[in-house]
Amino acid sequence: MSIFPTLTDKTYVVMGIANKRSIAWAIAKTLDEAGAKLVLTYAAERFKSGLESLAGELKQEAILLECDVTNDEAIEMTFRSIHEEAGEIQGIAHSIAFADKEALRGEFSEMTRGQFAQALDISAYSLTAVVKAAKPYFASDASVITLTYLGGERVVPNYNLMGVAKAALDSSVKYLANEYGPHGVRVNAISAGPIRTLSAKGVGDFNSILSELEQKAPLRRNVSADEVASTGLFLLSGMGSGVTGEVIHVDSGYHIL
Ligand code: NDP
Ligand code: KAL
Repeated sequence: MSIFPTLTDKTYVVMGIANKRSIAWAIAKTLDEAGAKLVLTYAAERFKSGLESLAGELKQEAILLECDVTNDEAIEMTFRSIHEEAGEIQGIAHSIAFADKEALRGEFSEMTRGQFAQALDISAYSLTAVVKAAKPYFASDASVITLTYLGGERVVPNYNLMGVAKAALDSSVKYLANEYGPHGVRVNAISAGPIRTLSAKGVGDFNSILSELEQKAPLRRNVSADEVASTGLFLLSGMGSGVTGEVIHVDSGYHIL
């Protein structure tokens, strides 16, 4: 018997693929490998063609939908369309974050009210907005994951307002898990170690964070997006039944230090 879960005919929504380096893309490929039917969402029209060519690499044909998570109507419409086109929703991978680059360096308190609100809106509130919109369409044992980072638990230089956003996201995971648990829906987060993606590009001292982890983490190496995706598969499939409200660190053990 294979322990690799089979997700044939089950619909999963993956939100947050910018390019082939995105953690969400690794998650999509892993779910596709397991036979899942995929819906991929992108933030705006200009990202559509890039995503179309990536989606062409998948085994199953995916549905592509635009969904800017700052817009409640767009989110509701997206989930209504998903239900119409693909039936009940077995799971969602929320892999979205944003903060103004100017606030991701220098002093934490130099940020503006507007920068704070935008980072919290896109990076934390959006999880609740998405879960709320998907509520009528969830399968009876659906599972939701989001991506978080250690900078929400403790101070990491330059992570600044994004750390506050991740703290809000981590807490939202707990409140959502408690509210949706009675409906059979699980909500968890994966705290990923540093991975070179478009978001990571040109922000903070990313290279020194990578090398610090390599020198000090129990496994003495960095993690890959594929390793994050296999933990994602565990949480999104029946293998993770029984786990909710949890943050699993996929970071070579760095967080224990
Ligand atoms: P990517 O840049 O590949 O992904 C970030 C995604 O956020 C993009 O696809 C972007 O969409 C999307 N996004 C931003 N604003 C919006 C919006 N308004 N509506 C919809 N989507 C939006 O980077 P990662 O894969 O690294 O990031 C994914 C998640 O992983 C984030 O939550 C990040 O905080 C988290 N994470 C990343 C780590 C890392 O080291 N890379 C470590 C720990 C956590 P678009 O391109 O279409 O604008
Ligand atoms: C301590 C670390 C070093 C980097 C500091 C801050 C990183 C913040 C992540 C945040 C999501 C980055 C941005 O929002 C970048 C944005 O201002 C500019 N980029 C874009 O607009 C691109 C084009 C799009 C695709 O990006 C987004 N996000 O929409 C943290 C490191 C070690 C770990 C990381 C990178 C964590 C994380 O949360 O991503």
